[in-house]
Amino acid sequence: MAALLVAFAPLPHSTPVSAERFFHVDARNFTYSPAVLFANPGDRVTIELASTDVVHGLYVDGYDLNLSADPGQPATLSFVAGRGGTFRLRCSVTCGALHPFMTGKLQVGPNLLLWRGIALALLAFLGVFGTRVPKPVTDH
Ligand SMILES: [Cu+2]
Repeated sequence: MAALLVAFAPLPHSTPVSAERFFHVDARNFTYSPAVLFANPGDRVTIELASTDVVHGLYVDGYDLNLSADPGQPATLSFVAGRGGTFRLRCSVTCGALHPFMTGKLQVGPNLLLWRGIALALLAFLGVFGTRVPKPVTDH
């Protein structure tokens, strides 16, 4: 029962007013650090991209925003995270062999997929233990 409440209770709105979020993202050797950025819908998000090897870019899917940083010269981008969901980040500058794999994630708002997954798992669990096992057929 407690688990049900956890799964279906509305998520607490810990930040009802939009907040400022600053992320410093290091781009190096085909990875972003951190690779996952979290924000709430309506937050003003500032991303500072700093490269320490070659020129890297950062493109935010869904928001159609692009940023690129030369080595040693961080570049910043600021926007309002008006759309909730999960958006892919990817390098927008061909930086080397593993360039296509240089990705990250911007998560705006609660992870609905995760919550849906938890709810589904719970329903499956209830389904297994909530239905009675049919009696074996005894007549021949
Ligand atoms: Cu890159």
